Amino acid sequence: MRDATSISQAAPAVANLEQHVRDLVAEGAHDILPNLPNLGRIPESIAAGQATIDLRESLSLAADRLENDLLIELYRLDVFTAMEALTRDGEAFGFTNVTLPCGNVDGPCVGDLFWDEIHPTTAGHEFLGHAALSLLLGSPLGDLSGDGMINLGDVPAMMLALTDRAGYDTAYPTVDADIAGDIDNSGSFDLGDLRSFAAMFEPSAATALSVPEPSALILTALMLAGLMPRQIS
Ligand SMILES: [Ca+2]
Ligand SMILES: [Ca+2]
Repeated sequence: MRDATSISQAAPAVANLEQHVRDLVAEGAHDILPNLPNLGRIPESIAAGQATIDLRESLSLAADRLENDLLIELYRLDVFTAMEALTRDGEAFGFTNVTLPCGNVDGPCVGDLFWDEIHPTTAGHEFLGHAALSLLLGSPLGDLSGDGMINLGDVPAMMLALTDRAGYDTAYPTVDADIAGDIDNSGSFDLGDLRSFAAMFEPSAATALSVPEPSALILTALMLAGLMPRQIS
């Protein structure tokens, strides 16, 4: 897959993943998280980017088939969108280098997203693990409204959660704001998560992202609410 440059090359990867899920379910598995980041973002390969976008779309359709055929519910961790946000505005998530490998196999790689040409650092894996856990706990990162989508509808919910937590808990009883709101994986939900929330809405790779709203609208809404520092762009 890392060498793929077209949808025709991505298709076998989808078929393989679909069969893997069928095999796992046949063996009794029930909590499955299939997805891939945009492989065009890893240092080793740029050409795989479009193929990974194709894979992501095909994988979503495969997940629909699997749920219908096997009568299961798949947890759909959107690693692609999460990694796109992370590589787009790394500082919003505590990273200072999201494009080049750390390059020091013995080093702590503080601030680096990638360890080498392929693999995320400990901090990179921790970010994805945090996103997976939030999904499994029923409060996906950024979905403060609890409707299963991350979009403009989450802005007022996020503002309410930050300014009137008791009111938020009453209005959105199914969502744990401390989990869904800690988008930057800092260990707490606070104003610092606004920037990482906005980073999820950048329009680059728009064909791959299911989020239709541009980040400017999110930033404007947050600034109007007085919650977003104006120097952040
Ligand atoms: Ca939502
Ligand atoms: Ca946080």
